[in-house]
Amino acid sequence: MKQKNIRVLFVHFVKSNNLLNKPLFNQKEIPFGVSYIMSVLRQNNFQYDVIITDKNYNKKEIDKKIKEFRPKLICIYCLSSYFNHILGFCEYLKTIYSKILILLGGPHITLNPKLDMDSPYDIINIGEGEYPVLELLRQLEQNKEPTRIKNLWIKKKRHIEKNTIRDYIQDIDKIPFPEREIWQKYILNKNSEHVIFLGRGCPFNCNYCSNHKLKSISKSKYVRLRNPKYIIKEIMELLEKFKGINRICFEIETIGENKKFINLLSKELQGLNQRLTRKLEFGANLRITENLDQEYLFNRLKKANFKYLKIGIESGSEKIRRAVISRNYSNKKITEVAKSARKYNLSIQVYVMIGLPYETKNDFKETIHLLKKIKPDIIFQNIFYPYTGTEIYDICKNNNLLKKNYLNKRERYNVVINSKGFSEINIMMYFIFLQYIIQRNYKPLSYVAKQTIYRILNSLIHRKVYNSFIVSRYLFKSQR
Ligand code: B12
Ligand code: SF4
Repeated sequence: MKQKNIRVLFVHFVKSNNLLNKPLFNQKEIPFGVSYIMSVLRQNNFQYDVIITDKNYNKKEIDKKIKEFRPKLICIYCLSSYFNHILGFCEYLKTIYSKILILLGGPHITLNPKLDMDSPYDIINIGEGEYPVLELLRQLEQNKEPTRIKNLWIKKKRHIEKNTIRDYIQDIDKIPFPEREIWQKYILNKNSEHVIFLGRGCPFNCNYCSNHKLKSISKSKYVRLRNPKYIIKEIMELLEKFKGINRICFEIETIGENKKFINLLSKELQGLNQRLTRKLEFGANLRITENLDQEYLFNRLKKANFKYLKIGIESGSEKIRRAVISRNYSNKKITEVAKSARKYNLSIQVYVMIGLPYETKNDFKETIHLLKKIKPDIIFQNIFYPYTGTEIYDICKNNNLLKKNYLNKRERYNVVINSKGFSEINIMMYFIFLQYIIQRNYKPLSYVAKQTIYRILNSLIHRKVYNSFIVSRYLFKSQR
């Protein structure tokens, strides 16, 4: 089928590029929301390309790309972290290419929709983007001035057209598999784990996460799971296109919520592995709840050859979990889940936040106590950062917890809220030395030392230097 003449350029912002111009460290860093939009465009024969950049965008490179590709529309995925850079970038584009339409979308826009007559962009997308973008392109193809497209706010000559929000896509199996190929030349470690989405949406309402806001934009069903048969089909396609895959990370907010789905998925994955000469390994996210039937779940995961689970513990203080971040389950349950995971040989990777609102040093000591008890295989710690548009951001703002210069601080690596019972220096120390404090008695010292050095480098030195360090480490490893 002939390709249509309307071209779309996707501009993807990252924290910083590296010397090799491979700003995505692994397959997981493909921005899948945008990749799904691309796949719908591919299905409908629209042409698209991508450019990856950072806040120091190279004007020459951008100009070259725009002149060669001649896009009608530029699409930008917005995370809060990059939004200020994106605004500057749009201003630059508008001074030179005033005729090219600029469309912004992604979680930051959905959580904080804003479009004025003097905004340096023309359209914003609230919610899922596949079909709004497709409708927009169809109108542009017919030389129409874009109008009446659900999910889009459109700048017109004298006003902003704010269209209503469409339902969340209910049959997500109808969306074609995401575009992966276009990103490959930007990926440093191509042989890393691949990602496959099992569904969209989350049933929970943790107030620091975007999900409670995302689900509130539409009355339609927010949590949607894919048919396991299509998941297998996507894995098969992946195995054909990319050689040497042995591990797949399933992206789903939590794998523990639907027993029927787990049962079916487990059976399909067992069947798949029986047909393969080398068995695939899997991992996924798990949200603990008080009524989680871990024996049922882990039994099925084990049969399907799952090797790890990523669990958001966030805080080891039951009081902080319940009162501050809307997570209501006991430490007893966490311990039981961890014990059961060990029985089924599932390694546990946990997420922890340090310096939550109203958290004291003593509260954090409960986190340490819990982690020492459950002995996680991997710990990912972050310093608490409130994203605008979430409930916890409003709590921080209304209670004057935000530090004055918080926008200039590095998200998740610096302390951005004032706490009375937990000093900034203490939070930083726990952030850097958490692996040492927890894991030194059960993990090799070399591992603990490496993790600690990463944290020191990553928090104290410039991002570009840190990136060069990671790239050289990767090159060194791949030559051995
Ligand atoms: C899976 C996930 C990850 C994965 C993979 C992300 C990826 N490569 O796609 C990993 C673990 C790598 C990750 C990393 C990070 N993540 Co994350 N992640 C998610 C999660 C759980 C799902 C995202 C997803 O893919 N959903 C499925 C797709 C289909 O939906 P989508 O991305 O929203 O895209 C749809 C719409 O938003 C829209 N859309 C998206 N982009 C665009 C662009 C245009 C032009 C248009 C029109 C529409 C549009 O259309 C898409 C298709 O329907 C979300 C939570 C959530 N529920 O959104 C957090 C989330 C996006 N992550 C978040 C954050 C903060 C991060 C990190 C910065 C964390 C960190 N410090 O490491 C990094 C940033 C990495 C990066 N540069 O993208 C925040 C963003 C908050 C914010 N306001 O910006 C979220 C919202 C979680 C939260 N805290 O609430 N993440
Ligand atoms: S369980 Fe995870 S994904 Fe779901 S609302 Fe809570 S933090 Fe967000």
